[in-house]
Amino acid sequence: MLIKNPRGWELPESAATPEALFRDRRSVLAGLGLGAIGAAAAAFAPPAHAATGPADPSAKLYPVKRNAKYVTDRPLTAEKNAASWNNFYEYQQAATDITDDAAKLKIRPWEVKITGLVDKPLTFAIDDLLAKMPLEERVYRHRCVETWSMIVPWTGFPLKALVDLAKPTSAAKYVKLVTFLNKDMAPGQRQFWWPWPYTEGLTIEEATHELTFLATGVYGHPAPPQHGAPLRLAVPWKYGFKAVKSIVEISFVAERPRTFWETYQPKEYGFWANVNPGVAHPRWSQATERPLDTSGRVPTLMYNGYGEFVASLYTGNTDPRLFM
Ligand SMILES: Nc1nc2c(c(=O)[nH]1)N[C@H]1C(S)=C(S)[C@@H](COP(=O)(O)O)O[C@H]1N2
Ligand SMILES: [Mo]
Repeated sequence: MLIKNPRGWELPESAATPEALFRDRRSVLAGLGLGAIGAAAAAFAPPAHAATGPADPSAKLYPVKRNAKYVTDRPLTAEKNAASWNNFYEYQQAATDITDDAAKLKIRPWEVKITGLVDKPLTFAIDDLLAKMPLEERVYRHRCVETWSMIVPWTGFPLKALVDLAKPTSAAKYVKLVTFLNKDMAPGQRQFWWPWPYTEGLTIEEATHELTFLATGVYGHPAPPQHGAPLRLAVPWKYGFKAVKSIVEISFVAERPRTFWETYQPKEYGFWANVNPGVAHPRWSQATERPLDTSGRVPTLMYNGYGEFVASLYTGNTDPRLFM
């Protein structure tokens, strides 16, 4: 997400394009002949951010069998690249390496509440929830609205399994998913102009769609904090900002929830956020994307390549904001 500077005096204009700065810095190094040294040093460094470590009590559940139904046409993103280019505004207000910042996220104890229009509200300790859910691995594409993309293997379970357990009433039309709120654990939440806590939403039809996945692990082990441990959404046909991280509440509601990005900047970010290469963001084209492993670009696909699964969800939907 590009920083939309909320106050003219907060940040210099140059801070608005961290990715551009980062890439410039690399080309400066390359120009000085230092790029190769940097690359060699990186190659010999120990893997920077592997598993969350033995402290995570869910580690024993891994690895989990991969579901062969979901395939992609490009190779997996290298784990170290996926784990060092993350969007998590609770830690840094731009995609960057947030490994050290996100280490502040305390993932146990962790409770997930099921609230709203359900027969009976429920609260789960995350490990009890994982024990109940049908875990599998799925390789999914991820396309950030800012045009970077990755392909990673998530471990988790279909959100539908949790909806079935929650038994929403017929009045429930939407599902609201909410990130934790804790300024000590997430310094970014002290920045009062953002509408914390980070909130996302889906229609009931989207929430119970087979592709809609709650991820708890990545690359065959528990997800490190920067990916949104211990529970984050994966909806691969939508822009990445729908993939709400570190979820503490899942609420069944009658009205469409106001999401974090839509509240902050409704002219640029909407509720549906379905990927469409033909519909430009107000400030940039969505026609192509940059896979994290490369500096080149590839075409972006309609519904991020998942049209055969999800196009029918939107038949007859004439909302002009379907792709923003
Ligand atoms: N709570 C929370 N969830 C979030 C975000 C965030 O800032 N806070 N960023 C979103 C965006 S813009 C993207 S692209 C993905 C990035 O997921 P990744 O860092 O695991 O690649 O997380 C999404 N989920
Ligand atoms: Mo994003």
